Amino acid sequence: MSSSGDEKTFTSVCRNCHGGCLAELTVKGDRLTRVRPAKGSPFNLSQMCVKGLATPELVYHPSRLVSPLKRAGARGDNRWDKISWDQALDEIAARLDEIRTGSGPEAIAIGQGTGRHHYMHVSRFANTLGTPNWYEPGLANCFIPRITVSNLTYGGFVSADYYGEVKPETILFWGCNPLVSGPDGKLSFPVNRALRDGSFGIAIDPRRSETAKKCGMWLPLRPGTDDAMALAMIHVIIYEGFYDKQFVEQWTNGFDELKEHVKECTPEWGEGITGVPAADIAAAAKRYATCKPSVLEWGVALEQNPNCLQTVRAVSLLRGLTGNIDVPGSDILGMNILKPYPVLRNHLPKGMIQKRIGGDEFKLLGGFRAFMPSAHIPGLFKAMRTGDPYRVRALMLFGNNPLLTVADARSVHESLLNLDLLVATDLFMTPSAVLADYVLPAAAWPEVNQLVELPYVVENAVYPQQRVVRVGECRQDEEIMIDLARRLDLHAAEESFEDILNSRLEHLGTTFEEFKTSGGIFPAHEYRKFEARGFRTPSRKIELYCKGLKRLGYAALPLYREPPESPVSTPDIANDFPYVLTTGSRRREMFHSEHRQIESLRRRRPDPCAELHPEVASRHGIEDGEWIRIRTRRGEIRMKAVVTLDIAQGVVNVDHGWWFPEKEPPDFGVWDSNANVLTSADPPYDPAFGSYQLRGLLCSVEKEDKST
Ligand SMILES: Nc1nc2c(c(=O)[nH]1)N[C@H]1C(S)=C(S)[C@@H](COP(=O)(O)OP(=O)(O)OC[C@H]3O[C@@H](n4cnc5c(=O)[nH]c(N)nc54)[C@H](O)[C@@H]3O)O[C@H]1N2
Ligand SMILES: Nc1nc2c(c(=O)[nH]1)N[C@H]1C(S)=C(S)[C@@H](COP(=O)(O)OP(=O)(O)OC[C@H]3O[C@@H](n4cnc5c(=O)[nH]c(N)nc54)[C@H](O)[C@@H]3O)O[C@H]1N2
Ligand code: SF4
Ligand SMILES: [Mo]
Repeated sequence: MSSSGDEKTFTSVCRNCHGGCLAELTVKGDRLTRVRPAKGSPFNLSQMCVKGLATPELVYHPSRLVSPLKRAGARGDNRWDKISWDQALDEIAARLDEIRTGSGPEAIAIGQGTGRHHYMHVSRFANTLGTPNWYEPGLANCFIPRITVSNLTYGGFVSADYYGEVKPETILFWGCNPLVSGPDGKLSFPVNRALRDGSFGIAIDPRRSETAKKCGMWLPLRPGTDDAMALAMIHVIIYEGFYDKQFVEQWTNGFDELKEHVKECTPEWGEGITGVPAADIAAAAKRYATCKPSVLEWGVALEQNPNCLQTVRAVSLLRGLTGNIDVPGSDILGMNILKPYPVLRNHLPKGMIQKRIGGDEFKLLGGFRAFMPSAHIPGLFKAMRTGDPYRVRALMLFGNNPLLTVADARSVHESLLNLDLLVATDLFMTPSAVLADYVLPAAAWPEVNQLVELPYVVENAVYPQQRVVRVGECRQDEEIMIDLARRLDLHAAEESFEDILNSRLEHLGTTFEEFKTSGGIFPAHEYRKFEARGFRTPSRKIELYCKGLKRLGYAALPLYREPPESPVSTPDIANDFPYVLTTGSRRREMFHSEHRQIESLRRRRPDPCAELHPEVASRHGIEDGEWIRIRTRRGEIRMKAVVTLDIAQGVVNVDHGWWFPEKEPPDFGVWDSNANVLTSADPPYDPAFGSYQLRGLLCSVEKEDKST
């Protein structure tokens, strides 16, 4: 901290997205007046994006929630009584106690949004409350499958090495647009620098995304066919002899089985499925395998389909075959600096694992081999609606807007209305929160203490995030959960949040209070850790053939399955819905359903957009900038057309997360342009993770009839 007059500056970490940018915060009196990039972090290179720079506008936004609210009218009437924290927490604790006593703790579900500062604490709270039914959207459909598969295949998670002396020669961007999304504490800035400094980019993406535009090759595949693309690339790498023979010999197992397995997966076979010319598939495979070191930036597009496990596995094998792992300039394994967050997994009472919804069926989501065992979201919402397999009566949301971000929004709505108790902790009133019994005001990132590990899970650096202001009565989520735990007399509730932070730092000989001003830790990376210790898998090698998966009843070698709804598997549906729909490509100005009320950001992106090829547009008489209707078997929404050559023919890409804070509650326009009106939460699911299809569905488009 430094100060002059009544002005002080602090260094903290922005988390308006998954976060990670080191930021300098200016506080005048008790007010945050400015946020700008701090110097010294290799992750944000003294830069920040528009969302981070808009932080003071978000923190002091007039519609920010600033005190606990209790429902005064009927559910969704948007009439509230302001109450004290004591009253809110006493009453919520009493309701939770009554439900856990009457119906069992499994009748209480806890939901959180994507990778927030309180991610681990939600799991801890659920474990000590005794409910197996907590969720986060990423556990089946985002990021956790990549972590789980990496753990099974290489014994640890990996992340691109942009930070050492050796730079990547090749970067393969697979369903990943990091120049916009900067996901999971990885951030866009070093990626941008690498491409500027000469790394050769290859993008496998139905859109020529912002990242693809800076790449030397763009492979516009049909959404949902990534697994076939990966198998064809594996075929090329093996049969053309582009693999790293010495590395494969010494550090992998199952090569011969894999070779036999992909025999028929020629680039021509890949072309037939993906729509990408065989020669381009072969050229991309050759380049990734031979112009080394290479990194493989894999994105959420690989996980938002019901063949998630096999897709992520197939792609993961490319690193093993080419030796692009834990060597300088490649994808590197983590340093794991901190002690793990004490999630108290052993405190979940006996018998509760069996009661976890979806736990039995989706073993890598909810079973004992799962990275963070959790419940299956579609199953949980169904249990709220129907009582099958038992009735889930309460839902506590900590930073999650399921009406916008969970598939099949209409069913989610029905589920929320059927609850006995809904508590939403959020920064703003949202279409989901407005249906709650209690709404609790959450702290935004400048009001939060935490340890930020970058990149996520890999943890090659740790920075302190520190509370520099307080706004209204807002409180940090972890502290709310601790206060509830105390009222419910749960295990370890006496530990304060600071105790927990200190316990993670203890082995480093420091406390959070000291660490706050330390500038963080970014140790020199230790490469090739496997040479001394092997990979942390049962065979100590990279498991091209994965016995662990076989034991769980899943294929040990990746198999291609056509998406359940696609021009190939459901040609009848394709007659009426002839285009391939993909949803949710990220936009720089907004994080999922957030930031629609932040004026400076909304000005840059005022409307929900759907991108389509000129050939499709002209077939329907659609002009760029016109409002159109996008329809699936499940429903329809309206968006503004962006007619562009930067999308594969026959593909329609829609934004997700759109609601309109300026429209009337309780709906806030949630049915107008919400991509999840178009998606389905019905089976089939990925057999291991329970993932559902958000990319590669079927849709139709038409010009909006202005008379309606
Ligand atoms: N169709 C479609 N749907 C998708 C996706 C897609 O690509 N297509 N992507 C999916 C993916 S990958 C994800 S991860 C999910 C994300 O799903 P969510 O996490 O639900 O999305 P957000 O809108 O970012 O966050 C929800 C709420 O958290 C609040 N919030 C922000 N910070 C805090 C905080 O610190 N504490 C609390 N209590 N609240 C906070 C915000 O105000 C917001 O209302 O969406 C999924 N949904
Ligand atoms: N500004 C901003 N940043 C974000 C978020 C946000 O909402 N806003 N969300 C955060 C979250 S939770 C996540 S999970 C990450 C996700 O970040 P990324 O992993 O980068 O994913 P997306 O931007 O959703 O999609 C990446 C690309 O996948 C392409 N794509 C669509 N369907 C397919 C397909 O079937 N196959 C292939 N190969 N590509 C396809 C899209 O065209 C898009 O360009 O972003 C994080 N960062
Ligand atoms: S990229 Fe994320 S962490 Fe960085 S300034 Fe933008 S919102 Fe903040
Ligand atoms: Mo995500």
